[in-house]
Amino acid sequence: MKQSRKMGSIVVWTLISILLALSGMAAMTSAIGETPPNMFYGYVTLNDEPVPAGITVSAYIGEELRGSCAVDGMGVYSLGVTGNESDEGETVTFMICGVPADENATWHARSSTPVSRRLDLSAEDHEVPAVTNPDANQPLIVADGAQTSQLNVTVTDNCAVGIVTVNLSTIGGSDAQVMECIGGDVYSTTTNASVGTANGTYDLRVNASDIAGNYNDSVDIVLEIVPEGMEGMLPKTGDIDGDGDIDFDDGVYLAMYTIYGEPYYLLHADGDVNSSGAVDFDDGIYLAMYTIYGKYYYPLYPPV
Ligand SMILES: [Ca+2]
Ligand SMILES: [Ca+2]
Ligand SMILES: [Ca+2]
Repeated sequence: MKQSRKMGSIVVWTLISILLALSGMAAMTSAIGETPPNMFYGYVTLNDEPVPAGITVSAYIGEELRGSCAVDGMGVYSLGVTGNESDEGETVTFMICGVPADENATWHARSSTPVSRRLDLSAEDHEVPAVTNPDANQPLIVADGAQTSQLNVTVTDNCAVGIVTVNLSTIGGSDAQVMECIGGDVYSTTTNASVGTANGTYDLRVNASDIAGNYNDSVDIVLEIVPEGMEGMLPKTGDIDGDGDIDFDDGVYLAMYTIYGEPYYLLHADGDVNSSGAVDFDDGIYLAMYTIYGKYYYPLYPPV
């Protein structure tokens, strides 16, 4: 009796084991049914130079993104390109931080090809960075070696921004002062003007390069060196939003300033454009009219 009960439990456990084994095989079968990604790895170069760590490599079949990764510290990428049976024989194209790579590959669903394929990637980038929003947070300072102004500029690139510098040699600084990225696409440095710097307007030339060595040195940050007592004053111009030109937007900006104030609408110029002695909504209208009808009817800063 005892013996037959033992036999019975062995049979039950055997059945359970068989069932478990069968369910495991079912799981394995479904895993085999999923087509594994095609793996690629290799060196990445841009204009024949290794790219820095962190640059993104992306793989596409047609327009569809099928995999991406960041390049490591050795300039090497490694990524899996996903697909299914219907992608057999399709062309895989690659992008190096937004620039199409010269190389491509063929996707295989059932691979007789090696599990991981080496494919070095290279691309040519000749697009220079875009430099916008040159700005000095204190547009007027005294040349006393103490007062400072924070210089800012926005730099973007089709691939990745490299080093951004500004030439401060005319006010006693470095001719290639590095501007650090302070968040987003904004690059910044803080400067003073050495004692002895003549009063006047200084165009401080920005030089923004990308990681491929293309550079843009066409934009200046304007800084005024003024006699003591005039520092902190805003320049007398209609360029209220500080984007380098005087247009209808400045009138709207000035009107918004009188409604909402700083910090939503930071003034980059003295806003009393109708010379009434106060900055108010009328100035916004006046400036807008100036941009429509011109200075004959709406002169900016008429002599008192
Ligand atoms: Ca570029
Ligand atoms: Ca403007
Ligand atoms: Ca006014």
